[in-house]
Amino acid sequence: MSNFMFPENFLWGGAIAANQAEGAYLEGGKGLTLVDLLPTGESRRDIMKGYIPSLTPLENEFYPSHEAIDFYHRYPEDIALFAEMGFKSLRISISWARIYPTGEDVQPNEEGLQFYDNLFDEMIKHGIEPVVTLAHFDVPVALIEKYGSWRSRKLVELFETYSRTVLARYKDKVKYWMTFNEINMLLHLPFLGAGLTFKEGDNVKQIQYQAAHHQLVASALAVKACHELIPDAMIGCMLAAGSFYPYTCNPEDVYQGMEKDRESYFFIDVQSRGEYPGYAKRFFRDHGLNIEMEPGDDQILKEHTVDYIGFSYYSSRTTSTDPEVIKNMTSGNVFGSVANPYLDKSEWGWTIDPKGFRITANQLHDRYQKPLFVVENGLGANDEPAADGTVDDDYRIDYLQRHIAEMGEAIQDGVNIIGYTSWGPIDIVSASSGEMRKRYGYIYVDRDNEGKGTLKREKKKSFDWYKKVIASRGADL
Ligand code: BGP
Repeated sequence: MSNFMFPENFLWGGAIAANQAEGAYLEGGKGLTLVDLLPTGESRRDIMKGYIPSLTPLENEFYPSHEAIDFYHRYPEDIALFAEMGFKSLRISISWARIYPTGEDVQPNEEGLQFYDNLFDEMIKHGIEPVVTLAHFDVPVALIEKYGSWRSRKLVELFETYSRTVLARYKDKVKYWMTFNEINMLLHLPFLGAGLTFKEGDNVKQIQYQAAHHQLVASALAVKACHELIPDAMIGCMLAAGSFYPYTCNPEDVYQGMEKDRESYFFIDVQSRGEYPGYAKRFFRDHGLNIEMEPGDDQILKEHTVDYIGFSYYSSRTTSTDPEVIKNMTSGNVFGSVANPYLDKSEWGWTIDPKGFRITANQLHDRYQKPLFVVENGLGANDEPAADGTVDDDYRIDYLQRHIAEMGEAIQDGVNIIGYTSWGPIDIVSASSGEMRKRYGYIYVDRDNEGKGTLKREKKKSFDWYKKVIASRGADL
């Protein structure tokens, strides 16, 4: 037992995304979204980067999001289990294509709207506060085909319509909103992050930063709509966070660490401070990028900044300018990090750095002076159930225990953290690998990488552990 107790109103809970949990990919009038085109297997990484052979699902591929864990039909059972753990909040995302199947239908799809109404009612019945992401990797495919997704300004207007529709519909049920999940993913996995596709010879940077501008304006317009429609709500941004460490104290490494952090901070600087930072303008100049902005965009960005900073934290990152280090120390992540010799890695090569969580939270606090919301954190592992079906996931408990302890330290440092929703409280499809076997849950789902299994839910050892953490307000880790 530690002496430290998290604040009484702290939003303990878990986080999932529509495309990784719901399944029912064509039910209820839903249109295809970009994730429905991401197969398991080799081609997934290329497609996530923007090189896709076809914008329709192929017959000989397995697409895990098509059925996922069938949350669409089974959510009452899952929410009852979350409630049993004592969740105060649950982060979900709304699938844009459930509401507007083609992204530009004249009327929203009532069946889709009703689904989320029922879902929110179920949460509220159990005293669980909904935390809602407007876009979690799921642009309607029709908008990719017709407009090239976020490279087109048209998406700003369509996203605003979608946002206003759901904000107005759920204004009495949802008080915590978020615009784009991991907005900086647009630079690393541009198809996954923003539905961008490329062909040979494209100026990829130009397309990415133009799309980023569109998302930033769309995000500000969603903030504006939220403030108008639900004055007592909070709406935030969402960053894939994790500070860069310089590999050595060579100023070149230190400078590069700062630059790499700024690649991500760029988005949040605009969303939270309301203007493009000087270093971004210089970056555009140095790379010959010409970002088209409409008159009035500056003002929209300035006037509609976010209320809180949502972020995911899985690990810190490390950077080096030394070719030898880079050659020998590669790490399997999308952020271009070299391996950190002081830290262990998960089975999937993700660095494990609890102290980095405290560092990252402090840096975000120092930079933005706004409430922080940890909306993802957790350990992806290949759980093997014992013969009797139990899963003793002590490694997961260990990971979470050490991270939650550092979060407590950050709060004691004066960082205002309003909640913690760990990633995948129930096993869901992995975003980066498409695997089911990369599990984060307190609840095991009987489903394998090929889509076989009964989908039955079983509590893992971490279930009771997390329940105890919440009940003791983090004092009993
Ligand atoms: C974040 C995403 C999530 C998610 C999580 C874990 O990038 O916002 O959607 O899945 O990472 O990643 P993975 O599922 O690849 O292990």
